[in-house]
Amino acid sequence: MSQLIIPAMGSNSQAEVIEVLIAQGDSLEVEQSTLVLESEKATIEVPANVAGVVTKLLVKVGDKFKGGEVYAEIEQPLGGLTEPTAKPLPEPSGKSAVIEPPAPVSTTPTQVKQQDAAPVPAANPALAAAAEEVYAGPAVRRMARELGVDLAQLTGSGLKNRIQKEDVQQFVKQRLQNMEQVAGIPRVATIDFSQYGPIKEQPLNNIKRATAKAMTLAHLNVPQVTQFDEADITELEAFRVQQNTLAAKQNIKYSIVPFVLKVLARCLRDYPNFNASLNAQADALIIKDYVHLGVAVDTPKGLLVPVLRDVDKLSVGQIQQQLQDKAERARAGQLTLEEMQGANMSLSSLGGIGGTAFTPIVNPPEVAILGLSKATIKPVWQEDQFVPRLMLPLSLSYDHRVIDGAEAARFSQALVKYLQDLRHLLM
Ligand code: CAO
Repeated sequence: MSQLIIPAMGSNSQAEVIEVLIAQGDSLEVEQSTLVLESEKATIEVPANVAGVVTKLLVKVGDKFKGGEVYAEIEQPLGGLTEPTAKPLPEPSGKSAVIEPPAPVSTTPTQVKQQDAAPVPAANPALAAAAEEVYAGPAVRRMARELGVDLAQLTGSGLKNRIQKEDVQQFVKQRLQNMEQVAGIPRVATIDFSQYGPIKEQPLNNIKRATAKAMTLAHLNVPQVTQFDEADITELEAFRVQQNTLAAKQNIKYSIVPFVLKVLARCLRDYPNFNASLNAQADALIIKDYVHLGVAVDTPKGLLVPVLRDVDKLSVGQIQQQLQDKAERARAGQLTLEEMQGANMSLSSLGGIGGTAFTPIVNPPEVAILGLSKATIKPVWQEDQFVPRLMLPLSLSYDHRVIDGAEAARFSQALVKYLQDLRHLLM
């Protein structure tokens, strides 16, 4: 008879048993993990110092041991293998952190023929159970713990199903792929473009990465529709030009955007469903009693959306000033995170660049976004003739879970009404 002995642990300190990896009747090999001990300094995986069958287990979780103490008795069969008996599976041991164990303490030379090379016959329940035991080295256990992997769920590819690092990596990879499949999003194929011609890889900056993430999230979560419309802003444009002439001495220059923001704020008051967000369960609307608006700003590093607060309470002049200030600071990379949070709805103006219409993406938890394209003079039928009018294209994207098509059309028409005749804002 031999004994399993706790290896020397340096000082005379005790270590607590946090995992028992063997049971009475188990057939052990030298170096096989038997216990996990936790001392003040580290967690240690204790390997078997002799091979044989466990005849008496003298340890349980919570026991404290010093180096040199016996924790099991072992029968070393002469002349061949002892058939191992079935035992309950050990508790999953992925939680234990481990360090390389000290050299095993040997009491008797090993006479047992190793089973390493023998394949585990699946038909033998005892051996199959043994094969399902967590059998992994310290580095693998540490890796599993860091990644939150339960090693009991893995089948090792190493000798006697020993779990290797690659098994843990493969397991995590598989899980991630499964998650994607569950979400129904197959991955786009990875292509080596260099096979077609010269290429250069340019990493995305943080702003572009954040935009990519937010837009993907929006696209996957929000069923969106875009309502297109046109507002006759001939009168508004004449007013804007006049105001710019008057304000030139104060160095103020109005663009169309602050007027549209003022009108948009009024529409959000008129149509509270647009001034709202879905709650976390998507079964109620949180209607807001403030009107904060995001404005998309094109910056050299990518798209930023500063937020103008209480726009319904601001004059067009104040809106223009705040917009100019935030756009400049966005382009200089000086916006704070707080300045980009809290919008109820956003405006994206591409009118300074061109285009006739586009489909802006709703940025949840907002439920709508208004896109502006370039205003152009068009022939409009009035009375009995075509007259040249300056028409501003509007593209209103909305979350169809919250807003019905008819409501969106009414909202869009309200925008048109106010933009065509600012006097309606007084009513
Ligand atoms: N129709 C015709 N002309 C327009 C116009 C419109 N809808 N909108 C702006 N313009 C004119 C302006 O009057 C200005 O003309 P002048 O120089 O002759 O005065 C010129 O185009 C440039 O305007 P601007 O775009 O620089 O300034 P703005 O106040 O109109 O807009 C801002 C400010 C911050 C919205 C804009 O600069 C910007 O960054 N837009 C891009 C937004 C973006 O990237 N959106 C895409 C996001 S994804 O949906």
